[in-house]
Amino acid sequence: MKTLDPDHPIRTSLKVLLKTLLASASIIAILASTSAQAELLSTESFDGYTPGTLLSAESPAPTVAGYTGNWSGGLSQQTFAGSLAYGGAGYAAGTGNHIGVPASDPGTWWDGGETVRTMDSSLTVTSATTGTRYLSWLFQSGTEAQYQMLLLTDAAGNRKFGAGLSFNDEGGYDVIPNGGLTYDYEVNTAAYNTGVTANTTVNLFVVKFDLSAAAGADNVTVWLNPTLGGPGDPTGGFEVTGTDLTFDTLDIADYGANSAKWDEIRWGTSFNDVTTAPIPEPGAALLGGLGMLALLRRRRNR
Ligand SMILES: [Ca+2]
Ligand SMILES: [Ca+2]
Repeated sequence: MKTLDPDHPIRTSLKVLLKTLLASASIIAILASTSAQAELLSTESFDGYTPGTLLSAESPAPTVAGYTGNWSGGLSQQTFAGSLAYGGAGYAAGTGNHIGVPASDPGTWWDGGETVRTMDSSLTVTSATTGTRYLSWLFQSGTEAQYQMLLLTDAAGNRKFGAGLSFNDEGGYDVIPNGGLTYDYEVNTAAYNTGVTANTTVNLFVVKFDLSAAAGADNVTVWLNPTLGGPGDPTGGFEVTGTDLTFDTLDIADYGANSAKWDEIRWGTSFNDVTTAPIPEPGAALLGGLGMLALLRRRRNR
Protein backbone atom coordinates (compact mmCIF):
# COMPACT_ATOMS: atom_id res chain seq x y z
CA MET A 1 0.00 0.00 0.00
CA LYS A 2 1.24 3.46 -0.83
CA THR A 3 2.10 5.33 2.36
CA LEU A 4 0.87 8.89 2.68
CA ASP A 5 2.92 11.60 4.34
CA PRO A 6 1.86 11.92 8.05
CA ASP A 7 0.70 15.46 7.41
CA HIS A 8 -1.09 14.67 4.15
CA PRO A 9 -4.56 16.30 4.17
CA ILE A 10 -6.27 12.94 3.60
CA ARG A 11 -4.53 11.37 6.65
CA THR A 12 -5.41 14.38 8.77
CA SER A 13 -9.06 14.24 7.80
CA LEU A 14 -9.15 10.48 8.36
CA LYS A 15 -7.77 11.00 11.89
CA VAL A 16 -10.43 13.60 12.59
CA LEU A 17 -13.10 11.23 11.26
CA LEU A 18 -11.84 8.36 13.46
CA LYS A 19 -11.73 10.60 16.54
CA THR A 20 -15.27 11.76 15.84
CA LEU A 21 -16.49 8.19 15.37
CA LEU A 22 -14.80 7.04 18.59
CA ALA A 23 -16.32 9.95 20.50
CA SER A 24 -19.76 9.13 19.06
CA ALA A 25 -19.25 5.48 20.00
CA SER A 26 -18.58 6.49 23.63
CA ILE A 27 -21.82 8.45 23.74
CA ILE A 28 -23.71 5.52 22.22
CA ALA A 29 -22.13 3.22 24.85
CA ILE A 30 -23.38 5.47 27.65
CA LEU A 31 -26.87 5.58 26.14
CA ALA A 32 -26.85 1.81 25.61
CA SER A 33 -25.93 1.11 29.23
CA THR A 34 -28.90 3.25 30.29
CA SER A 35 -31.42 1.44 28.11
CA ALA A 36 -29.95 -1.97 28.99
CA GLN A 37 -31.66 -1.72 32.37
CA ALA A 38 -34.84 -3.02 30.71
CA GLU A 39 -35.55 -6.50 31.92
CA LEU A 40 -37.70 -9.51 31.10
CA LEU A 41 -39.12 -10.46 34.49
CA SER A 42 -41.09 -13.57 33.63
CA THR A 43 -42.03 -15.76 30.67
CA GLU A 44 -44.74 -18.40 30.87
CA SER A 45 -44.38 -20.44 27.66
CA PHE A 46 -46.13 -23.50 29.07
CA ASP A 47 -42.92 -25.38 28.58
CA GLY A 48 -42.65 -28.51 30.71
CA TYR A 49 -46.43 -28.90 31.04
CA THR A 50 -48.12 -32.13 29.98
CA PRO A 51 -50.52 -31.76 27.01
CA GLY A 52 -53.98 -33.05 27.87
CA THR A 53 -53.54 -32.36 31.58
CA LEU A 54 -55.51 -29.74 33.51
CA LEU A 55 -53.32 -26.89 34.77
CA SER A 56 -54.74 -27.49 38.24
CA ALA A 57 -53.60 -31.13 38.04
CA GLU A 58 -49.93 -30.23 37.39
CA SER A 59 -48.32 -30.96 40.74
CA PRO A 60 -45.80 -29.61 41.17
CA ALA A 61 -46.49 -27.09 38.42
CA PRO A 62 -43.43 -26.26 36.31
CA THR A 63 -41.28 -23.59 37.91
CA VAL A 64 -41.78 -20.22 36.21
CA ALA A 65 -40.10 -17.02 37.39
CA GLY A 66 -42.62 -14.69 39.01
CA TYR A 67 -45.07 -17.32 40.26
CA THR A 68 -45.31 -19.53 43.29
CA GLY A 69 -47.19 -22.73 44.14
CA ASN A 70 -49.45 -24.72 41.84
CA TRP A 71 -52.29 -23.58 39.61
CA SER A 72 -55.62 -23.92 41.36
CA GLY A 73 -59.34 -23.77 40.65
CA GLY A 74 -60.46 -24.40 37.10
CA LEU A 75 -61.70 -27.69 35.78
CA SER A 76 -61.42 -26.48 32.20
CA GLN A 77 -58.03 -25.05 31.32
CA GLN A 78 -55.56 -27.61 30.11
CA THR A 79 -52.33 -27.75 28.15
CA PHE A 80 -52.32 -28.32 24.40
CA ALA A 81 -49.22 -29.39 22.46
CA GLY A 82 -47.25 -26.73 20.60
CA SER A 83 -46.97 -22.99 20.93
CA LEU A 84 -49.42 -20.46 19.55
CA ALA A 85 -47.84 -18.67 16.60
CA TYR A 86 -48.38 -14.92 16.22
CA GLY A 87 -48.12 -13.61 12.66
CA GLY A 88 -47.02 -10.05 13.45
CA ALA A 89 -43.56 -8.99 12.31
CA GLY A 90 -40.81 -8.94 14.91
CA TYR A 91 -42.50 -10.97 17.63
CA ALA A 92 -40.19 -13.26 19.58
CA ALA A 93 -41.62 -16.69 18.77
CA GLY A 94 -42.98 -18.75 21.61
CA THR A 95 -41.70 -22.07 22.87
CA GLY A 96 -43.26 -25.03 24.64
CA ASN A 97 -47.03 -25.47 24.59
CA HIS A 98 -50.17 -23.39 25.03
CA ILE A 99 -53.30 -23.60 27.16
CA GLY A 100 -57.00 -23.49 26.46
CA VAL A 101 -60.33 -25.17 26.93
CA PRO A 102 -61.08 -28.28 24.87
CA ALA A 103 -64.11 -28.46 22.59
CA SER A 104 -65.37 -31.36 24.68
CA ASP A 105 -65.56 -29.22 27.82
CA PRO A 106 -69.15 -28.93 29.06
CA GLY A 107 -68.57 -25.20 29.48
CA THR A 108 -70.95 -24.78 32.36
CA TRP A 109 -70.94 -22.03 34.92
CA TRP A 110 -70.28 -24.35 37.80
CA ASP A 111 -67.32 -26.27 36.44
CA GLY A 112 -64.78 -23.76 37.70
CA GLY A 113 -64.00 -21.60 34.69
CA GLU A 114 -61.11 -19.73 36.31
CA THR A 115 -57.67 -21.21 36.84
CA VAL A 116 -55.28 -19.12 38.91
CA ARG A 117 -51.64 -19.00 39.97
CA THR A 118 -50.23 -16.75 42.68
CA MET A 119 -47.46 -14.31 41.84
CA ASP A 120 -44.37 -13.93 43.95
CA SER A 121 -43.05 -10.58 45.13
CA SER A 122 -41.30 -9.91 41.81
CA LEU A 123 -44.64 -9.50 39.99
CA THR A 124 -47.07 -8.60 42.78
CA VAL A 125 -48.30 -5.00 42.69
CA THR A 126 -49.28 -3.28 45.93
CA SER A 127 -50.40 0.30 46.54
CA ALA A 128 -46.75 1.10 47.26
CA THR A 129 -45.42 -0.26 43.95
CA THR A 130 -43.90 2.34 41.63
CA GLY A 131 -42.43 2.22 38.15
CA THR A 132 -43.47 0.68 34.85
CA ARG A 133 -44.42 -2.91 34.12
CA TYR A 134 -45.29 -4.43 30.78
CA LEU A 135 -47.35 -7.56 30.24
CA SER A 136 -47.97 -9.36 26.97
CA TRP A 137 -49.69 -12.55 25.93
CA LEU A 138 -51.11 -14.33 22.91
CA PHE A 139 -54.85 -14.86 22.73
CA GLN A 140 -56.88 -16.87 20.24
CA SER A 141 -60.61 -16.91 20.56
CA GLY A 142 -62.51 -20.07 19.70
CA THR A 143 -66.01 -20.47 18.43
CA GLU A 144 -67.99 -19.34 21.46
CA ALA A 145 -68.82 -15.76 22.35
CA GLN A 146 -68.25 -16.33 26.03
CA TYR A 147 -66.29 -14.61 28.76
CA GLN A 148 -62.64 -15.33 27.88
CA MET A 149 -60.31 -13.07 29.77
CA LEU A 150 -56.78 -13.03 31.12
CA LEU A 151 -57.27 -11.41 34.51
CA LEU A 152 -55.09 -10.01 37.26
CA THR A 153 -56.82 -10.29 40.60
CA ASP A 154 -56.11 -9.84 44.27
CA ALA A 155 -55.93 -12.80 46.60
CA ALA A 156 -59.66 -12.49 47.31
CA GLY A 157 -60.40 -12.92 43.61
CA ASN A 158 -61.42 -9.30 42.97
CA ARG A 159 -60.79 -8.46 39.32
CA LYS A 160 -58.32 -5.62 38.93
CA PHE A 161 -57.41 -5.89 35.28
CA GLY A 162 -58.44 -8.07 32.39
CA ALA A 163 -58.47 -8.25 28.60
CA GLY A 164 -59.85 -10.58 25.98
CA LEU A 165 -63.51 -11.12 25.27
CA SER A 166 -66.09 -10.15 27.82
CA PHE A 167 -69.75 -11.13 27.85
CA ASN A 168 -71.95 -10.95 24.82
CA ASP A 169 -75.51 -10.94 26.00
CA GLU A 170 -75.25 -12.67 29.37
CA GLY A 171 -76.77 -10.91 32.32
CA GLY A 172 -74.67 -9.67 35.19
CA TYR A 173 -71.13 -8.49 35.64
CA ASP A 174 -69.12 -6.68 32.99
CA VAL A 175 -71.78 -6.58 30.30
CA ILE A 176 -70.77 -3.99 27.72
CA PRO A 177 -72.05 -3.22 24.25
CA ASN A 178 -70.74 -5.80 21.79
CA GLY A 179 -68.88 -7.60 24.57
CA GLY A 180 -67.92 -11.01 23.27
CA LEU A 181 -68.02 -9.74 19.69
CA THR A 182 -65.23 -7.19 19.97
CA TYR A 183 -62.14 -7.32 22.16
CA ASP A 184 -62.62 -5.86 25.60
CA TYR A 185 -60.60 -4.88 28.62
CA GLU A 186 -61.44 -4.01 32.17
CA VAL A 187 -59.74 -1.98 34.89
CA ASN A 188 -61.03 -2.43 38.41
CA THR A 189 -64.80 -2.57 38.01
CA ALA A 190 -65.08 -0.70 34.72
CA ALA A 191 -65.21 -2.57 31.40
CA TYR A 192 -64.27 -1.05 28.04
CA ASN A 193 -64.68 -2.04 24.44
CA THR A 194 -61.81 -1.71 21.94
CA GLY A 195 -64.21 -1.67 18.98
CA VAL A 196 -61.95 -4.22 17.29
CA THR A 197 -64.04 -7.11 15.98
CA ALA A 198 -63.06 -10.46 17.40
CA ASN A 199 -61.64 -13.10 15.09
CA THR A 200 -60.22 -16.58 15.45
CA THR A 201 -56.59 -15.77 14.64
CA VAL A 202 -53.82 -15.39 17.23
CA ASN A 203 -53.81 -11.87 18.67
CA LEU A 204 -51.16 -10.11 20.72
CA PHE A 205 -52.15 -8.10 23.76
CA VAL A 206 -49.56 -5.78 25.33
CA VAL A 207 -50.32 -3.83 28.48
CA LYS A 208 -48.34 -1.10 30.21
CA PHE A 209 -48.90 -0.40 33.88
CA ASP A 210 -47.60 2.98 35.07
CA LEU A 211 -47.61 2.60 38.83
CA SER A 212 -47.49 5.31 41.46
CA ALA A 213 -47.58 5.22 45.24
CA ALA A 214 -49.93 8.21 45.19
CA ALA A 215 -53.67 7.52 45.32
CA GLY A 216 -55.54 7.54 42.02
CA ALA A 217 -52.39 7.91 39.95
CA ASP A 218 -51.92 4.55 38.22
CA ASN A 219 -52.32 4.46 34.43
CA VAL A 220 -52.96 1.53 32.12
CA THR A 221 -52.41 1.31 28.35
CA VAL A 222 -53.65 -1.65 26.32
CA TRP A 223 -52.40 -2.39 22.81
CA LEU A 224 -53.92 -4.97 20.50
CA ASN A 225 -51.61 -6.27 17.74
CA PRO A 226 -49.34 -3.21 17.90
CA THR A 227 -46.44 -2.47 15.57
CA LEU A 228 -43.32 -4.03 17.09
CA GLY A 229 -39.65 -3.17 17.05
CA GLY A 230 -39.70 0.57 17.62
CA PRO A 231 -37.37 2.29 20.08
CA GLY A 232 -40.03 2.52 22.81
CA ASP A 233 -43.79 2.34 23.17
CA PRO A 234 -45.76 2.28 19.93
CA THR A 235 -48.30 5.01 19.29
CA GLY A 236 -51.94 4.44 20.00
CA GLY A 237 -53.28 2.06 22.58
CA PHE A 238 -56.32 2.27 24.84
CA GLU A 239 -55.66 4.25 27.99
CA VAL A 240 -57.23 4.29 31.42
CA THR A 241 -55.75 6.94 33.70
CA GLY A 242 -56.06 7.89 37.34
CA THR A 243 -56.79 4.49 38.80
CA ASP A 244 -55.40 2.35 41.64
CA LEU A 245 -54.05 -1.09 40.83
CA THR A 246 -53.13 -3.90 43.16
CA PHE A 247 -52.86 -7.55 42.14
CA ASP A 248 -51.07 -10.72 43.08
CA THR A 249 -52.76 -13.45 41.04
CA LEU A 250 -52.85 -14.46 37.37
CA ASP A 251 -56.32 -15.72 36.48
CA ILE A 252 -57.23 -17.43 33.20
CA ALA A 253 -61.00 -17.13 32.96
CA ASP A 254 -63.06 -19.05 30.42
CA TYR A 255 -66.47 -20.48 31.03
CA GLY A 256 -67.25 -21.87 27.60
CA ALA A 257 -66.21 -24.91 25.59
CA ASN A 258 -63.60 -24.37 22.89
CA SER A 259 -63.61 -20.69 23.81
CA ALA A 260 -60.05 -19.49 23.85
CA LYS A 261 -56.37 -20.33 23.92
CA TRP A 262 -53.57 -18.43 25.65
CA ASP A 263 -49.81 -18.53 25.48
CA GLU A 264 -46.53 -16.68 26.10
CA ILE A 265 -47.47 -14.62 29.13
CA ARG A 266 -44.51 -12.26 29.52
CA TRP A 267 -43.69 -9.59 32.10
CA GLY A 268 -40.95 -7.03 31.65
CA THR A 269 -39.87 -3.48 32.23
CA SER A 270 -39.96 -2.31 28.61
CA PHE A 271 -42.29 -2.76 25.65
CA ASN A 272 -39.62 -4.58 23.66
CA ASP A 273 -38.83 -6.94 26.55
CA VAL A 274 -42.20 -8.58 26.23
CA THR A 275 -42.58 -8.50 22.46
CA THR A 276 -39.51 -8.59 20.23
CA ALA A 277 -36.82 -11.13 19.64
CA PRO A 278 -33.68 -10.55 21.70
CA ILE A 279 -31.29 -8.28 19.82
CA PRO A 280 -27.50 -8.42 20.24
CA GLU A 281 -26.30 -6.64 23.38
CA PRO A 282 -25.58 -3.01 22.44
CA GLY A 283 -22.21 -3.40 24.20
CA ALA A 284 -21.26 -6.38 22.03
CA ALA A 285 -22.28 -4.62 18.83
CA LEU A 286 -20.34 -1.58 19.91
CA LEU A 287 -17.20 -3.63 20.66
CA GLY A 288 -17.47 -5.09 17.16
CA GLY A 289 -17.70 -1.59 15.73
CA LEU A 290 -14.75 -0.38 17.76
CA GLY A 291 -12.71 -3.40 16.64
CA MET A 292 -13.41 -2.47 13.04
CA LEU A 293 -12.33 1.11 13.67
CA ALA A 294 -9.10 -0.06 15.31
CA LEU A 295 -8.41 -2.35 12.35
CA LEU A 296 -8.99 0.52 9.93
CA ARG A 297 -6.68 2.71 11.97
CA ARG A 298 -3.92 0.06 11.95
CA ARG A 299 -4.24 -0.31 8.20
CA ARG A 300 -4.09 3.47 7.74
CA ASN A 301 -0.99 3.69 9.96
CA ARG A 302 0.96 1.09 8.01
CA1 LIG B 1 -45.85 -21.48 24.36
CA1 LIG C 1 -50.69 2.77 42.76
